[in-house]
Amino acid sequence: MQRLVIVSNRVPAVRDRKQPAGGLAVALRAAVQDHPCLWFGWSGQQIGGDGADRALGVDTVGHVTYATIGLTHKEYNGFYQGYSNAVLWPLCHYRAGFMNYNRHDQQVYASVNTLFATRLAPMLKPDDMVWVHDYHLFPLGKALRDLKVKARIGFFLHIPFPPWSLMRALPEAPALMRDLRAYDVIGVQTEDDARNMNEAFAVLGIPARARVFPIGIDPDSFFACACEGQNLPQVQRLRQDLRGLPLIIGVDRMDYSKGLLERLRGYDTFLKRYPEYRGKVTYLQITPVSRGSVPEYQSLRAELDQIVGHINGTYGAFDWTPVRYLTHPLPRELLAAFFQLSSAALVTPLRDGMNLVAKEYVAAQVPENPGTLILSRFAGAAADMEDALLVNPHDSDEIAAALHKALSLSGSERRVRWERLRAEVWRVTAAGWARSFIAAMSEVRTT
Ligand code: ADQ
Repeated sequence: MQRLVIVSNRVPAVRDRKQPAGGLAVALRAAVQDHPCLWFGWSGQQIGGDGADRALGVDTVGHVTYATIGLTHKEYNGFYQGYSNAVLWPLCHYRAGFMNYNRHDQQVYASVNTLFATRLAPMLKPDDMVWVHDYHLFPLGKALRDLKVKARIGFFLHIPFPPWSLMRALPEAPALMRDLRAYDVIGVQTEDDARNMNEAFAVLGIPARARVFPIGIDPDSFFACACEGQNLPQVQRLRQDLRGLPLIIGVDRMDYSKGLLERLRGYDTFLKRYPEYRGKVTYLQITPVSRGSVPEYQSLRAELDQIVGHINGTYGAFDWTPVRYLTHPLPRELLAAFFQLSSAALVTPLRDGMNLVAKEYVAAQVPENPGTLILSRFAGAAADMEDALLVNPHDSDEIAAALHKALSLSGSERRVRWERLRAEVWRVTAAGWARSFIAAMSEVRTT
């Protein structure tokens, strides 16, 4: 059986290798089970010096070998914090104004991609299937081809790809697009992303084509998690605290793309326009801090603190807190159980490649009494989740109206909407996503 080589910026931490937790690791679990696998990437560690003598960490768990390297402080700053997270991330989320572009970081980004290629190439065999993930590694395929790697190489972009009229704000955009030619398969999340990327290829006369491979979750295991989680003491305490009143939930990394400020403004409008809900509903927002040293994320945190304080100070009572706000991650089981306990979820990113939380929320519900998903039209997930209450995340009145609707839908209407969403979440799973991408790579003819 052919070996699968996964390359991603971050590789699952050692403690998560037996039982992968969250995100990419969970999504790839199925693929990893079907193939012998090498997973290569950054160890998450910063190393001293110039990196000349950096070691390759190798660890094998089952049939997966993890190979990782550290990054120097300079590489961490220029490649990860700088060009990846303060240039490509905002631009791909349609926020060119948040780009903090400089040529130095771009050069470090290019050099880390070359470093990845240099360390990975000697480990590759001609019949490997190499699957590269995400915006940190756009040029990796080209760097591997420059080293005469003949294996099949695929690339999947987890975040949106904007229209060319926006993407070209990046000085290196034409070069990045040309580098993508090195990949045998290029995958994106939605038809919109594929249209945008293919338009860019057409404008630049590049003979390459993006295809759509929407990512999903493992809904059976998430549902099982949500059911098992009901016995956790934290869940029982929250249930007692709610005294039968509805819970609204939001779960997102602290990121400006997730529309958190706009969402809280929507909740503020909801309490203003529908005073009958004051004291009668609780909103729990769970938002672990991420990329805390990028300036835009620091100011987001300060603004979130401010608006949560404003809402609680304006509407709160001695025995009622309108917004409960946490800034740390929670174990998956607890999160899933909270989803099941809640009457509605607010998933309102301004832009999102897919958004797995929307799918997890649907998967966690019990058929007899499902909660309602309020979902941004600008999440990739919205393309196939029309039975959610779809909103424009910039419009606080629309969010307020959707909250009112979610909390007043009849049981039968909630069930009809949820049944259709459920079918979709079980149709497009993480395992299916991985298998169809790998199948597309297998179909590529090698010379
Ligand atoms: P993210 O931007 O990280 O992913 P998302 O798809 O929602 O966004 O995935 C987040 C994951 O982290 C979910 O599994 C969620 O349960 C978990 N998570 C979030 N908050 C948490 C918390 N407080 N505690 C514990 N776990 C938490 C990127 C793209 C997305 C795309 C995915 C996968 O930005 O658009 O859907 O990759 O391709």
